[in-house]
Amino acid sequence: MSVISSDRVRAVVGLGVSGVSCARFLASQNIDFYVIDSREQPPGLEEIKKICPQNKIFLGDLDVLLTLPVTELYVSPGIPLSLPVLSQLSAKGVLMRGDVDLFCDYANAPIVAITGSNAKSTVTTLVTDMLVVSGYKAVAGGNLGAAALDLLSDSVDYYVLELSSFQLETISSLKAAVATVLNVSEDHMDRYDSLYDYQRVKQRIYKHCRAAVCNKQDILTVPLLPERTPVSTFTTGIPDLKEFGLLSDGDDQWLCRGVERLINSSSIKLKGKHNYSNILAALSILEMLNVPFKLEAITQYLSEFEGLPHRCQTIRKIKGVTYVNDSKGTNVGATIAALEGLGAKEPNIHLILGGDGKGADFSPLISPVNQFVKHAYLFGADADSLEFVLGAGVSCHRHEDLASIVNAVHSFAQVGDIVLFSPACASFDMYEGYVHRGEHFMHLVRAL
Ligand code: UMA
Ligand code: ADP
Repeated sequence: MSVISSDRVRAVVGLGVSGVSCARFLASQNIDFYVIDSREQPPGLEEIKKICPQNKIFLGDLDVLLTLPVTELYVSPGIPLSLPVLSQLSAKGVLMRGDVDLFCDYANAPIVAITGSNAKSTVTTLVTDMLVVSGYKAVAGGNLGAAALDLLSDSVDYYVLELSSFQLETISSLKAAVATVLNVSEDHMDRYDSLYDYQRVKQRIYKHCRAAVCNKQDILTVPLLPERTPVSTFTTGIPDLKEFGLLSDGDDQWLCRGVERLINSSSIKLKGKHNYSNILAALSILEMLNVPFKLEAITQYLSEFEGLPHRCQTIRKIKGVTYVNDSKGTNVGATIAALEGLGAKEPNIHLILGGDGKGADFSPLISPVNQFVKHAYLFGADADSLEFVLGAGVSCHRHEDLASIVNAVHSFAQVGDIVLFSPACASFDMYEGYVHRGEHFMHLVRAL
């Protein structure tokens, strides 16, 4: 590797998807760098060995960074900046950056930046697909799918980035064409000191944005921006003029902009009020991008889009009982949205939940569970805490694993019931991730 000399000394910290994308990109620009990972066998090691000299690779202990002449780190999202070694380096003036920060240095097309505790992937996909059916070349990535740096191309019209709070910690200036925080509820409380601390990180997405979109029903999403920055809002209530919202005519619902009726809910394949909110957010974003609405093409697309796998995904109906996989419901807010989206007047849901609660307070689940749930089935690391919180209002059944739950629920559920797997927890206590967990659930249900 030939090297551009500079007094900047860079290190890529972490060799997962983001770290490898940074290393690959820096190497492609002939920029020299170290790589460090706390693991002896990190996932991206084989690829790194091909692009980085052996004497620049350090494995096993991040403290080695204190012995290197680094001035700038690209820290992977899975590594908290609060680690003592990183705090020490930061105090000495070493820059803490991330893969998305590096991406921003090189991206030439407008960036749409999307965060929130929930609905990020769905809204990122909706915005990207709506831009595509409107005739633009739009690509999606970030916390979803490809790493941001892997998207860089001269022929892109719009970059649509899903950004996690972890990624936002290391972004200095995104300068998004449109930025949005969709909603804020407790998540990753094992990494943040408080909801306020977490929300403050989410709000970093708005820094220097050209326009913003926020959720009228969630005060924590409202940006603090200079008055000249345009802000658009969406709501599942009746919209104000120029606002995106929902109007009801009896059972008939319309997605509207002010009084203008845009799309009838009967022509939308995605179900649940939370998904109407997601579509309204996507439409607000398109408007703030000044993209002319191709309403016919967008309506056609919405009549076909089933949603992403593992998000309120119907697997099958057995003897009048519908089985739904919402394995991506990894926090309390997501499970509440799923219950409110699928619940009926009489409780008809058998809710399967549990796993690693990431330090969350489960008590906001009490009211929707009491309203919509017939029986709760608990498993995983936080089953005790869930039973403690929910047990007074609904009958809770404890199980060792998902297989035993699926067998039990199959014998309990009656015609018209819904079996909803929306764990409100991360999966890492028993699975490799939410996809692995969701696939296991679907496999068990298909085998019934
Ligand atoms: N790790 C170490 N030592 C190291 C470096 C990492 O033990 O030196 C561990 C981390 O603690 C973590 C794991 O390795 O448990 C992966 O961390 P990473 O930062 O290397 O992750 P990447 O593979 O780069 O993937 C990250 C995002 N992962 C996280 O934020 C944990 C991916 O989001 C994202 O798709 C990818 O960058 C590309 O942008 C996944 C995720 O779980 C889907 N995100 C969280 C969420 O959605 O809730 C935030
Ligand atoms: P994220 O990428 O933020 O995790 P997803 O689009 O993957 O978001 O959806 C994750 C979960 O969030 C879904 O399984 C669903 O239960 C829930 N969800 C979807 N839309 C909303 C919304 N508007 N508000 C709250 N929860 C939602």
